[in-house]
Amino acid sequence: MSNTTINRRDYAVSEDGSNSETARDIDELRRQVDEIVQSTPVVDLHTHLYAPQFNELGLWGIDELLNYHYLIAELFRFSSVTYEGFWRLEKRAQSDLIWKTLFVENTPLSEAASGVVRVMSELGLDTSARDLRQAREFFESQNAEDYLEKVLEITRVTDIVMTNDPLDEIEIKTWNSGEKIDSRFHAALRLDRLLNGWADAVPLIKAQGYDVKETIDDATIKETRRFLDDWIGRMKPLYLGVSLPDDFAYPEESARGRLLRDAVLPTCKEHDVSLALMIGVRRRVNPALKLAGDGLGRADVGVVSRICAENSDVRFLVTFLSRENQHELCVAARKFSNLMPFGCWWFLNNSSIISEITRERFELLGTSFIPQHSDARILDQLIYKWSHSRRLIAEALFESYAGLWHNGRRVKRWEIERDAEKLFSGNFRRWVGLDAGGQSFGTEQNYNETK
Ligand code: FIX
Ligand code: ZN
Repeated sequence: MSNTTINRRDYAVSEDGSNSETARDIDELRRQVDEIVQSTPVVDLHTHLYAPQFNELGLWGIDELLNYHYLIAELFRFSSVTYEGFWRLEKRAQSDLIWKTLFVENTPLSEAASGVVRVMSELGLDTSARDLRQAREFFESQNAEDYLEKVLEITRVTDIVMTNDPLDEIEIKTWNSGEKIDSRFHAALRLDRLLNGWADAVPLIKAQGYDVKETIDDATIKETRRFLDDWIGRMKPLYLGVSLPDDFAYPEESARGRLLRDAVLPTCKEHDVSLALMIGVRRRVNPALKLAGDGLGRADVGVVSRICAENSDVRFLVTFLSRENQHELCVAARKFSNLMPFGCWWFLNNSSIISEITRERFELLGTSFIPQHSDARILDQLIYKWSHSRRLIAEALFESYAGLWHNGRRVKRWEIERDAEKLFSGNFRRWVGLDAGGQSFGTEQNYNETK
């Protein structure tokens, strides 16, 4: 399998000075930005994708694409099918119903529906088909390994960070098998079930040989840290992560507050590993929708400021789910250099909001943030999620350069390349210590411009 590696690009001004040229006019600047952003490799820092070694956890193809929980939620807005009626259907019958309802009987205008159209178009499939026969024939003819290469080539995604649950049976089996994981897939140790569901997690952690109790005392903290140490040793995660509700408070006299303070944060310090806080999700606001039933709420960004202030030696990756929290997150990031805002998460991953958030981040943070992750659950989604994000980030970046031009400074091509690399991979690489085959990107010495 050819490993998609990053071609080390030398940002020193080329012999003929071609990459030091500044655009002659604003239209050329726009073309330069579009071309560079479209071709810049991406490290996708948060997905629900899995390396091929995780077998059935890895999802791809038209029936998985159409059964994406975003589309299931949208189906019930148009169809009279009952929740029970839908869940009783086989997967193919579910995707047939979703296709007929959202793509044939109605116009697929939502981000999630329009995204499926983009994937099909990119793959040369009939986006106006009345049924899924042609699409299914195409995917049935694909070899999983070759298809992975095809998607990574189309999207120029070089590295994918998974979401790994140390309490999941298939994950435990795969990690304990010692099987070599595709090096383009990296682990993120996800702590939701430990931090947000401690009582249910206790028996599962005990079953792995750790003597933890529901009542959290020093002995349980010690055993929980041993559990985390062992999983960090097994997974070598790029970061630890957790999603948190909109009413998340810290400090807090709760299982979560105690475990976060006495187990997780000390573990991050000891292992020098970053902690990702994904805040603002209201789980199961409509349980009948299952995975599609989550909502959001505006959270208190002050919590993040407190955690960053009290743990200045921990690097935090932070994203909020509420649009109303985004400006406050930018301001908090200006106060704490151990706070790295990332992504336009979930319900924010829509063109109008990506544009707004990215522009305010450039205005408040320069290039010191990570604009996007895909959150892809199905491999094919990388095609549309990165296509629309690259376009929108390029637009916002161009606007920022145009403003600088207006104020009296023109950027050189190599500066655009440098900035794009920071935004799409370098900032994350440096934050978590992920180098690109022995080279570090995004630092000034990489960009020796001949004087
Ligand atoms: O907590 C998360 O990682 C969320 O991204 C998921 O729970 C959510 O279902 C999702 O996939 C959103 O895009
Ligand atoms: Zn996610």
